[in-house]
Amino acid sequence: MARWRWIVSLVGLVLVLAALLVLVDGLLRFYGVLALVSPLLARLVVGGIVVAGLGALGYGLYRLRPFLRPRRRRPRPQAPRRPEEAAAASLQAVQHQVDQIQDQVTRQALRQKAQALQTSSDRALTLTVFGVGSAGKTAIINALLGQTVGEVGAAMGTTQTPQTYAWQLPRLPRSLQLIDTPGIAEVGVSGTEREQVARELAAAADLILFVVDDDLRQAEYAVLQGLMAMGKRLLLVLNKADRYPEADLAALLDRLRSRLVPPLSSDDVVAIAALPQPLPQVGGGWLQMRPNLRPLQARLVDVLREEGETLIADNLLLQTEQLGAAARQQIDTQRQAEAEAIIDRYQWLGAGAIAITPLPGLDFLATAAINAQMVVELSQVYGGEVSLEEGKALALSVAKTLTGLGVVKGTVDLLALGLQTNLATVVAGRALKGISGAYLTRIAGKSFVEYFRQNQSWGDDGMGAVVEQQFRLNQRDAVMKAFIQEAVDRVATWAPDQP
Ligand SMILES: Nc1nc2c(ncn2[C@@H]2O[C@H](COP(=O)(O)OP(=O)(O)OP(=O)(O)O)[C@@H](O)[C@H]2O)c(=O)[nH]1
Ligand SMILES: [Mg+2]
Repeated sequence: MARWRWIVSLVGLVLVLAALLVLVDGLLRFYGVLALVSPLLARLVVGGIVVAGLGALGYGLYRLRPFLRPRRRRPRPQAPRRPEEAAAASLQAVQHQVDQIQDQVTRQALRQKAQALQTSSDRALTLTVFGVGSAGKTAIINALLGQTVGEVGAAMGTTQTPQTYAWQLPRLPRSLQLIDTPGIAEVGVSGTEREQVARELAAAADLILFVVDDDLRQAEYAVLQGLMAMGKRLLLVLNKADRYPEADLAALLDRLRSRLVPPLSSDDVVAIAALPQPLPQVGGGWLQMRPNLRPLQARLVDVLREEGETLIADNLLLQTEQLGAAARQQIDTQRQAEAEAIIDRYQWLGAGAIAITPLPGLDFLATAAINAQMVVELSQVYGGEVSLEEGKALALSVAKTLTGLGVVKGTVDLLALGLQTNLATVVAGRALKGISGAYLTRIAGKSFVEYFRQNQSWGDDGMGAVVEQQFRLNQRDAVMKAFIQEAVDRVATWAPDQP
């Protein structure tokens, strides 16, 4: 309880006690005076006052209840789970999702990815060297390893396939893997294919060394932004620092630093010279500078020591989430196809019956069309358990919405117009009624799909907005044409229209 509450309570208690003393004293005096006249009357009056006083006190306490009752403590926010635990929990959920995928090939592919993630907790930490062609990626790897492992060349596309090299840093328990990748933003089909491979490796990396040799070009910046948006941990490495005068280099570094977004910091941009080129001297001859990788090595050691384990766990979580998104996407597509088949079946199921229902007017149409059993089956596709009773209630409320929004009238007008050109004289009132019923079932079914997709919610704008949107979407030319064609074929199977 806050301190002021204690003070107020204490002052209140003292005042109440003082008032009670005065009251009791007054009552005794009053009783004494009244008892002189009649002791019985004195007892009755004073007793009445005491009872009334106690009643008032009880009522007062009752009203004050919310203030006197100790306030319920807010549940403490749970301590954030460690990334390893979060990743493990997320991976388990993803595996469950993958199991629900019906397409065998997709399920198998995603299952393998999930298994690869699961068995990778004690693997080496991957450092992927990534960037445009000829930025000096291979030269950096050679310099870091202290030996020439990859070919370095002035032309773009020197490294055509990714290469992996084992690496160990002193006093870092976890072993490392340096991955050399082909350059991005190269021309031609094969260049684009190589870029795709490089991007996938970057997306899978624990830490990316994003190598540039100048200010970021548009293509590089777009890729960098994509990686940052994904939440990838990276260092921006400006290679070929030997080519710039000191002031230019400082300005370039500032520009590069301004491109990073938190949590990346300006420390994550380093300038190095992996393989400096000889410089012509004024008096003739060439000056060969020594490679300088110190800023990169220092930052790498810091990052790996401070974040090494988190890098792996964060990356695992990121990859698991991406896998989960892919699995969810698959399941959604699969469910949409199942739902579509159910709607297709139900829309024609009642249509013939509606066509021969003698009830006049439009209002009954929506109610007659939407089948509660369809709602139940759609809910099952989305893992829900809507009972037939609930299905009926839902069907009825959507039917009311359809009528209220004028969708029923709109449907009949629309179909009458569409059918005129397709069915000429055959379509009289009854057939139109049946076909309209089928169309309304379709809109209702599609609306229910949205409702179940959103975990049995009509969303912020409510049922009306969903139904209206489905009505609009189903009016699209191609959808409408396909529907009318099917309707024309079906009408032929119904009982012949009476004059
Ligand atoms: N001036 C200067 N040139 C460098 C430096 N590092 C590399 N180079 C040159 O840059 C060119 C490209 O180097 P690579 O290491 O092959 O570049 P890469 O990024 O691996 O290129 P790809 O494999 O084609 O994508 C070569 O001519 C290197 O000599 C450096 O620090 N300074
Ligand atoms: Mg290379």
